[in-house]
Amino acid sequence: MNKQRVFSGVQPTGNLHLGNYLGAIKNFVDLQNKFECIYCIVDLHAITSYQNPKELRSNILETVASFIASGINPEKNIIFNQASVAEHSELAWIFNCVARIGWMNRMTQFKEKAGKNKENASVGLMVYPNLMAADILLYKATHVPVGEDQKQHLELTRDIAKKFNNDFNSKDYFPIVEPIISKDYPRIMSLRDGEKKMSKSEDSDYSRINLKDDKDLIDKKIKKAKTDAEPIPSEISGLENRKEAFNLISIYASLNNKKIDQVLSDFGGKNFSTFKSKLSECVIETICPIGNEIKKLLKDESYLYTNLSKGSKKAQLIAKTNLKEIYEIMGLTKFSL
Ligand code: AQP
Repeated sequence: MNKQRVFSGVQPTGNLHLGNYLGAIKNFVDLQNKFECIYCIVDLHAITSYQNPKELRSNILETVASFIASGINPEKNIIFNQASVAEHSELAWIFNCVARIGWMNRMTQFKEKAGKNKENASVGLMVYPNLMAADILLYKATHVPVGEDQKQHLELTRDIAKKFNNDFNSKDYFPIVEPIISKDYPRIMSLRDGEKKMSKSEDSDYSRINLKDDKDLIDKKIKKAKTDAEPIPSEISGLENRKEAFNLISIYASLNNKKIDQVLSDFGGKNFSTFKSKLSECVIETICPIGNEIKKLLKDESYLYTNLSKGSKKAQLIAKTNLKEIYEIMGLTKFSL
């Protein structure tokens, strides 16, 4: 029986936003009271597309600061960066040999990110989900909090675990992970286009609320957020085909831990300008204290590096033990210094 353990990661690609917070980091914070939690800054995933080295270094620190500022306790949990634990890359290679090409061809995120220029995308971008499976299974994690966009990659992780357990006759060696995805608001969409998810790499800064945005900028972004001419409906059916309206109401509901229909019963019949000023207030109330704390923590790089280094050492201990077992199961021998 595998011990219950949470693992999740965030890419240090800058501009952490409200979608990352509501879709993932808020859950990371809640789960630390129930599970042993390991949270990773997945810098090796970030380099699947080119990263300027100076910016990458500062984005790694900013992600650590964002975790701590959001309420993740670095003493109680493991916070570390992927490049510090070489076993992630070793296990990813093994999983490159376990996963099938047909499975990789089905990954929709690769298709979205590579776009029409697929021939020019890095090989890393294509096999990224195998590295993600390695991140999780290296720690034999049982639960993974993620946004809905990562659901398909978690299904792949389950398939890899089952195939490995079966191929090497090691029933139950790797746990079959359970995703933890917020049911009511699984994907926060762009403020400019309700069809696209809120994303760090979107060109328009007005498409997202960054964790470091100040009060005035948040207010301005919400005022400019796309809506439609209809008032807020009283019933959920009135939000059909109104993606932007649905998104703003979901954000409000998520921030206030309310169901969408509760929000509709409070605001039904009102116009969007009234609603937007309330939404602005609660985004500011949640995000600004986190942003201020991030800015404060970034002034103390040595505190951030100390936590990262401590967490990396704790992660290495688990990773080395498990990889040794995996090599043994597969008949591989690893001589050490
Ligand atoms: N819009 C979103 N709504 C809900 N959850 C989201 N997540 C990301 N965007 C949303 C969740 O945040 C966690 C960390 O994501 P990531 O930074 O590692 O990768 P990503 O999903 O590729 O994020 P972005 O913002 O879209 O980055 P870019 O633009 O660099 O690709 C994950 O759990 C993710 O589900």
